[in-house]
Amino acid sequence: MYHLKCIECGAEYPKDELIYTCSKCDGLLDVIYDYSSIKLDMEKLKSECPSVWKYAKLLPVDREPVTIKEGGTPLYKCERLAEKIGIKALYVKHEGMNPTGSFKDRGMTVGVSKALELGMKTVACASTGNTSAALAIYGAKAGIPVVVLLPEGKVALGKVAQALMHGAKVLSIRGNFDDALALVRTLCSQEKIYLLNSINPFRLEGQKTIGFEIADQLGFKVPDRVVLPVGNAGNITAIHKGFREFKKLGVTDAIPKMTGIQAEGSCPIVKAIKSGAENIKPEKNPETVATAIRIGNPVNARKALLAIRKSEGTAESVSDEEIIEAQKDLARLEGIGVEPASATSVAGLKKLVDSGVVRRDETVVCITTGHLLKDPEEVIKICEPPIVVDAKIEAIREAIFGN
Ligand code: AN7
Repeated sequence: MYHLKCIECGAEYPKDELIYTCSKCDGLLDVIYDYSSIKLDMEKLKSECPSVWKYAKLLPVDREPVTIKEGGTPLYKCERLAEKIGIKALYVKHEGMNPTGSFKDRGMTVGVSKALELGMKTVACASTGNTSAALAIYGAKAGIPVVVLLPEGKVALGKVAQALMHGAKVLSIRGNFDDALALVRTLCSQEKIYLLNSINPFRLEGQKTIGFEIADQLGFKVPDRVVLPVGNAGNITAIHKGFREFKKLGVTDAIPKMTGIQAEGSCPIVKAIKSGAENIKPEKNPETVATAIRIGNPVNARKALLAIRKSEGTAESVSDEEIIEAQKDLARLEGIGVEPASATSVAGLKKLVDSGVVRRDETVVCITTGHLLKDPEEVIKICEPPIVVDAKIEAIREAIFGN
């Protein structure tokens, strides 16, 4: 039992109303459950492996889900990285290990299932890449057409490859992500096409399972802090909701400090948190090596600012150099291969520990949102190229030992 409610004016809507924002005040919508009717079986929760659909009682889908086995991603204890950052207990939840290589699968398994439930025949999104890859794949699994709008020339190669191979109609927009999102919202309001950007409250419900899984994997305890990259600001909101729900249902007894990291060239949320502003000021020309979070006007800003403030978390920005260093640290100290946007979590944590905002005795979970192979071109730019040698043992010895 659930319905939709506006976070601004409190207007309520039935669960099957085709609506993305409040028709009275245009505020963002949240999915509200009747928690008194939800009984979680703790014995079952403790014995089953984590996955998105393990927590189906807290998900808004009333049909067989469209699934390719998403979630259940590893939570790694990272001692070498912790030592480098100077913190006692650090875990990394590697969302790049989802079937399409990013956390977006959690939202899309729920969102595409919802599209079918509502009788929608086509789905669409704007994307910096990962959302389009996930939508293409879940649309293929569901057997429905997919339309994706991408900012031309600013989407990592692996993500475009996925969207193309899985059969989406891929449009490259001469504009940035924010332009593409405005356009796809217009398209979906004009046609019977279901919008699956994170303005869609049902999609975010799938992503809250990251919060459930972190608690689950730590023995139904929560860390002091969760650090993650922020772009359109849906994920930080969703994960906070997951933690809030587990606490409300008595599964856990605390909520971690939600800590969002953005790239310096694209950080309206960080600016709003630091200045105490109620609203963000959109960044007109966002720029960063982390193309996944090259977003100047995050649609979920109002929700994310609340999540950060209510949980007594914070927000910080990092430079492209700091992002690349963190990406190499994850790869070389821990064997965790991530795309640049994902490395912002670790880069941000390091900055916050260095500046004394995060205490060294905190237990912290960093979320790495997408896999290294999403963006091979960036890797080629920042790493030494392979050494080309003759097919002779002397040449190989010379290249390795220098003699
Ligand atoms: C790797 O794919 O917005 O703050 O269109 O791909 O919930 O937006 C991607 C976002 C972090 C930011 N890390 O999450 C898209 C898109 C990676 C991402 C984010 C994205 P939100």
